[in-house]
Amino acid sequence: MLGDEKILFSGMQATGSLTLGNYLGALKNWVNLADEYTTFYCVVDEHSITVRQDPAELRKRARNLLMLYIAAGIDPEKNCLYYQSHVSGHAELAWILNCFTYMGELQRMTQFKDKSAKHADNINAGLFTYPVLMAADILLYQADVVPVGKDQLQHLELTRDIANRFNAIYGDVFTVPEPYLGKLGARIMSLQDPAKKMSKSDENPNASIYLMDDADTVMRKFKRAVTDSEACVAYRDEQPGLKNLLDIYCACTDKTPEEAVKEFEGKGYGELKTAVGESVVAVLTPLQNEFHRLEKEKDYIDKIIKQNAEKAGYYSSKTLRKVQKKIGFPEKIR
Ligand code: ATP
Ligand code: LTN
Repeated sequence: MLGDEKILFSGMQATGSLTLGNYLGALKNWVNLADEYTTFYCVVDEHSITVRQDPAELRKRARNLLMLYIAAGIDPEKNCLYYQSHVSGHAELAWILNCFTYMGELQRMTQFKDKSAKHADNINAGLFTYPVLMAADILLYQADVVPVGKDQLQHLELTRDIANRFNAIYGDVFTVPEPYLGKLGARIMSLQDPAKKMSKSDENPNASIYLMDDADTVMRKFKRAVTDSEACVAYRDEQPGLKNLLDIYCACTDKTPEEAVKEFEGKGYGELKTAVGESVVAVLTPLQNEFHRLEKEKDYIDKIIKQNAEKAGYYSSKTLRKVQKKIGFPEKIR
């Protein structure tokens, strides 16, 4: 159906503003994967409502995220970029898979534990079954590989368990997906606490570089970045703040840590911070320009959204129909 190419699926939530971590750790690495795989990159807006959202804000963020995918260089003609809520098969398959997932399995998910602690006033059933919807996303496209960060590996393992359980009962219906381990993306840490990862939900705006931050803001945040009192530029675990700055510099300039350390040998932290800031601005400026250009291309973006939703709908309906038939749902009379 999709030729011989393997299928790759990934998604991001449209909550919060994307950070440099999301870009260097995920988006940037997604750009060329279409050369090797048939790729689906979803804006998972249905996952977003597991925590309360303002409707206008959610709509805007979802569209911005889709435009950021494109601005980052993911070609919408070669990659299927679409909204989860435009393809009803995600929710339909999720319901079915709910009936093949155990309460105990979901209770063990660390993200559920973390998020219910954070949103103690709204521990809804959707938050609990979040991983089942994620399994549906992946299995609906018969994905072979799923690029995700470490924090999502537990959900991917559950997806594999659900797929194997279903296949054991009904025959080989689902492809059992593997995590994508290609070239591991950089793991970018908080600028204020290098023991924590940079995250879009951090309350301290100085901890993260947002993809839409202007040059002055970027330079200011790096100037304030936490380092150490060793006064010596080195790339080692004992100096995590500095290591993070060098990681960012290397990811933005395609240099190796050895090259970077040599470049800043004997120089002060101030000089290093300025150089890192400038390297980030050089990466963000073209991305922001492209994003602002796309903002004006309303018809073009609308066309992409429509076409890709149709494409995703077409592929997903094949799996869904097969699943419905295997389970014993009566066939539609056409
Ligand atoms: P939240 O703070 O809302 O949990 P997040 O910033 O951690 O969000 P996710 O939406 O969970 O981001 O992740 C989107 C993608 O970005 C994932 O593939 C994840 O691995 C990657 N990612 C997120 N933060 C970083 C980071 N600091 N470094 C590298 N990759 C990251
Ligand atoms: N849970 C993921 C987002 C996500 C996803 C997916 C990733 C939803 N569905 C399917 C890969 C495949 C997250 O929070 N990063």
